[in-house]
Amino acid sequence: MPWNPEETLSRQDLAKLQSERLQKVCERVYARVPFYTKKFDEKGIKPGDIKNIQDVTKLPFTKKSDLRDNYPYGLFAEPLDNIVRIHASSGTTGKPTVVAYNRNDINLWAEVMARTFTCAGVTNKDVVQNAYGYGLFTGGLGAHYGAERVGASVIPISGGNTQKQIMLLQDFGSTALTCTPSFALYIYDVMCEMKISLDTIKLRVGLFGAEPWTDEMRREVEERFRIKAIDIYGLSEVIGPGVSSECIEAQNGLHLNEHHFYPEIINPETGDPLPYGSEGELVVTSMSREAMPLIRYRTGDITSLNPEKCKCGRTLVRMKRVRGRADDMLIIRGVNVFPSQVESVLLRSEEVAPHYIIEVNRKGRLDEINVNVEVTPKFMEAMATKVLSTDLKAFVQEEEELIHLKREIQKNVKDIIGVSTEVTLRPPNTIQRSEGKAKRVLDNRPK
Ligand code: DLL
Repeated sequence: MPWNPEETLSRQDLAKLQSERLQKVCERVYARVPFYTKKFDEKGIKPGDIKNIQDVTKLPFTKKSDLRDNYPYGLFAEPLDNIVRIHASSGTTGKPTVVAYNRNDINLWAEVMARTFTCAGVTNKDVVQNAYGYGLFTGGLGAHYGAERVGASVIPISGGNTQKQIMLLQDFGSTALTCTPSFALYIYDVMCEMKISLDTIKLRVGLFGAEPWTDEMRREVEERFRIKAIDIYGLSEVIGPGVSSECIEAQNGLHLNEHHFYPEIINPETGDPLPYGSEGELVVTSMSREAMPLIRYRTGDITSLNPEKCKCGRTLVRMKRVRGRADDMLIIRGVNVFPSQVESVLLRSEEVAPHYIIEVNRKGRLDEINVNVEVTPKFMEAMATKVLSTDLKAFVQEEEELIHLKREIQKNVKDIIGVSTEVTLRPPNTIQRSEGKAKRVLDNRPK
């Protein structure tokens, strides 16, 4: 059963609700945020021109750079007296992007996250180990409030501290784990190193997100932990986690809370709206936010939308697993490459582990990719046995096997992404593990 009956509204009733909320948010930002007054005026549009949800396309976009240009408080639609929380996303360069919440926003956040937990089958019977970072990052507190709202027992352990995570998984009998998928795999690796059996933990489900991951990666996590792995999505500019989430019944697309966050897909180059089913950039209008609503925020995330009703009964539009961010896309010799495409190819190979980093270098005028991937401990052990053998034949065979594996990965990557890559096989535990968002690309090209 969904958390809120709104999740099963007919699409007609939903559109009515969305139209009302869009009108309201336009009035709010036009009256209160000088940035939007100016933007609307430049487009020659007044809030009264917005009659229904289809009119959203008349509105101006908001970009990440607009948040930076108005740093720190310029986009707030409320005086600081009413702001009860400020988060910020780190960003790789320069100032962070700042987001604000009033009491109603915090309440809305707990509500949408309660939907996310319910989607994942989490109830008051569960013990939720929350290993998303607490702090300026929205993952920790967002998951915390939602898990409390469904009545689960929340363990606010935050990110990092891997051995302690394992101890609590065992001692507190956590049934749900919330963290990035890459951190989940790290926890698993450390469990293996410590020779801890899965039988000593009660984990049943994980709510993983905050970074792109593939279906192949999901399979790895599910098989290793013997749990269901649910993809959850969000971004601080819109609210944090709680924008969309898969349901445990279908695990087929992420139900997007579109009565609060109106989604569109656009062509990232032209800004033109694209129909359901087409892949493009997700744009979101946070209609119910009060402290800092954003109009047509360009998320940079590449996905598509499917309006068909899900077998779980929810009527909300489903968002396909995010393929990556438009700005993470590498353009290599004219070909667009997403790290997630490389990941899905790598994980098809049984001999390699789900730990990789893609290096991009410039040789002369050409860009080259080097895919560094770890082989599994099992593969490594088999190799080591041969190296130790005094039998020359076995030794030669080992070298051939390595070359064969490397060539096979090279070929598979080329088949999928269309460019040749170098592949470097690395021994287990040589690629840096992540306790938060994993870094998958090392771009060494001169800026
Ligand atoms: O990562 C919010 C969050 C926390 C989501 C915990 C899920 C779980 P930011 O730090 O602002 O917020 O980063 C947002 O992360 O635009 C995507 O590029 C990426 N992202 C988030 N969830 C997913 C996901 C949080 N499930 C940015 N799949 C977004 C792929 C994701 N990418």
